[in-house]
Amino acid sequence: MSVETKVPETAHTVYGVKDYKSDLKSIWCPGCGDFGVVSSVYKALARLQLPPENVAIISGIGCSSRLPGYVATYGFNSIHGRAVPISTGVKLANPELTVLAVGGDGDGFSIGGGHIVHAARRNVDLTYVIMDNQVYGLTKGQYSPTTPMGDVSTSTTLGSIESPLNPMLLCLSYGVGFLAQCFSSDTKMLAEMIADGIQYPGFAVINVISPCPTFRGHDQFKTIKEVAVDLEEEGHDPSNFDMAMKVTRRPDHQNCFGLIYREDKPSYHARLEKVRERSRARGVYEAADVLKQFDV
Ligand SMILES: Cc1ncc(C[n+]2csc(CCOP(=O)(O)OP(=O)(O)O)c2C)c(N)n1
Ligand code: SF4
Ligand SMILES: [Mg+2]
Repeated sequence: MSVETKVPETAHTVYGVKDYKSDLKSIWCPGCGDFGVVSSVYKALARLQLPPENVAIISGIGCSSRLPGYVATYGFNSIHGRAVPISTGVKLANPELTVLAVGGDGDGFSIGGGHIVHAARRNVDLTYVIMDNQVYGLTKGQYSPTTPMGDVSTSTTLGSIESPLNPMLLCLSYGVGFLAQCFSSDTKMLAEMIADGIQYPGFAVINVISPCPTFRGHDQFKTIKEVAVDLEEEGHDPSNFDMAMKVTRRPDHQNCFGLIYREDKPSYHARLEKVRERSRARGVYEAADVLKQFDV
């Protein structure tokens, strides 16, 4: 059970799941894991009773990056690999907005891989939901950075010879303060983690194992369910960094679900506000004062 999520104390519920559903008809393949993710986003927003006009969902490019279109909040299906920097800009421009970045394993770990590092060290108040299907779905099934070695794809017809990237280890190493991994079929756990991530004041990453039945087979849902590990039931302590590291190094780390790590630390905005206070204390600067510093 989530410890973080508190449903606002209102006399009655104002927003239901249906209030977050857009009219856009989905073009995801039947059975795509991403349906579980969008459904969890609806549940998380309803759980927190967030007015749709106070939420922005920013994605890159990919099947998974179509998600903002299916949610009746502000949204931007942007540029491949740029969900995180654009979300950062949106949050800085309007800190009152709840900002979610969403996208695929290719978008986040391939072309956009460099951005996670900087969002993590800045600790920008964003919730990043990564839909990891171990493939480039939109472009017809090429291997991705998380495709297991040896797997056949449309661009590795004799099997991939590359070692897959470990998303959890990467995030933890770079200082992500809220890190969870979920299975797209478990919408209860996923909705809780998204809601907790939204309430976490900093950069929260939720890596979702979200199968692509079209390019990686239909049996994955059954296989993953059979081997899934519930970290909370196993006694995992998400406040313990060493334990979290051990989880990410497990051979079955991709099947470990729940909150992996949580550390509360000042967000980018909290630190920025301190700088603003110091600046205000100096008094108002006129443009001429600034120019004087440069002898202009
Ligand atoms: C700059 C750029 N390079 C390449 C592409 C082509 N492209 C579009 S989506 C994509 C990969 C999508 O994979 P992923 O992010 O895992 O999303 P999925 O479709 O699997 O959900 C690629 C290579 C592009 N749109 N823009
Ligand atoms: S190709 Fe795969 S990821 Fe894309 S919509 Fe179809 S099932 Fe989903
Ligand atoms: Mg993908």
